[in-house]
Amino acid sequence: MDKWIDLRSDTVTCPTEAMREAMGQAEVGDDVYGEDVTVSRLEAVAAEKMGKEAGLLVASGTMGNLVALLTHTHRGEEVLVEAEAHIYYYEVGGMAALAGVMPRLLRSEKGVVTTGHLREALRPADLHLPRTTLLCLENTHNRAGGTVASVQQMREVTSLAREYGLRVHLDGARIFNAAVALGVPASELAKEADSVQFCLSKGLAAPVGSLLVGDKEWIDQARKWRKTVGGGMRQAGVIAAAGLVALESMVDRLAEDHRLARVLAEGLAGMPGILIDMGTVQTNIVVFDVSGTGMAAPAFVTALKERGVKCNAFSPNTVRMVTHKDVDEGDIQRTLEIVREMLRC
Ligand code: TLP
Repeated sequence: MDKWIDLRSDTVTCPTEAMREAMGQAEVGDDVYGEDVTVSRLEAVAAEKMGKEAGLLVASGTMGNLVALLTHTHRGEEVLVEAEAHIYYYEVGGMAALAGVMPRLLRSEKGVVTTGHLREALRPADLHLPRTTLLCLENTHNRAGGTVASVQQMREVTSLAREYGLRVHLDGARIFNAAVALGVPASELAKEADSVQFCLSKGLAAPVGSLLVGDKEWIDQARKWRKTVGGGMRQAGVIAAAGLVALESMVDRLAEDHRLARVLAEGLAGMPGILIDMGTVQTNIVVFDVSGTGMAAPAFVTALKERGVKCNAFSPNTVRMVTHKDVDEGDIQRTLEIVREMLRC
């Protein structure tokens, strides 16, 4: 294939020239000794953008979420988490295997956990029950189709959690997509959470890295847990330099990814056999049901791959496509043509 159209994820984005340049020139040191000034700068910028006291660079979103669980909880405690949240669904069971916590699953409205959903899961203290200590939220919500929880929704659910003495961790892997979609600073969405994890390596196109932010004391503890899981990095300024470029110059352009996702979704929605809930198309993720085409999702994905388009089966009948900086309007129109030809409509 001369040129793939890769819609599997925004994680496939390659670093920009500006990132490569910054990486080449990064001032570095041994970060385990706290001597990498570029890492320290990135951690400070990240904390400031999220309105928190301190930040911690970690290797991935998965590591950030795991370190957050390890820092917030003790073994045997219960964590409330939406049923399809990434931290529960896609993180290899790290929650159970390494943090030793017990997930209790919450329902949601298109990925948004409301106070009603939270109330359904809250139980009065009882000798038989585990202690419930943490609520995990996800914004945007990946498996729901990149859906956004508003500032008000975040505020309501977190304040109910606090009434019950819970701490709140936000998996904000794509928090900037949510912020851009809502037209609010990311700090507004991060405000109510005790800790936030966000990714540099998705729509922001940095090659690697996520940040954990929270108050200083909590981040000091998280830094120890990061070391425990082998995440203490040395001259990580090379990575951090790209992250700084990502935060400075790649946030506003996410609006273009959202526009293209809409173009893609509208085009797909008009094709027979394809079902999309347009209400879920709020950012850069498009999830659609293909069962009406007579093909199961894996077969649909394979057939598209043979025609030059990569995407992922998301469930037996659903497919996910994600827009990002390395696809343009032409790629999206071409994708629609290819799907149309494939379905002969
Ligand atoms: N999501 C990836 C896959 O793991 C599914 C993707 O392609 O969307 N939180 C959320 C909400 C995520 O979507 C992801 C990655 C992570 C955490 C984990 O980040 P990484 O991949 O850096 O460990």
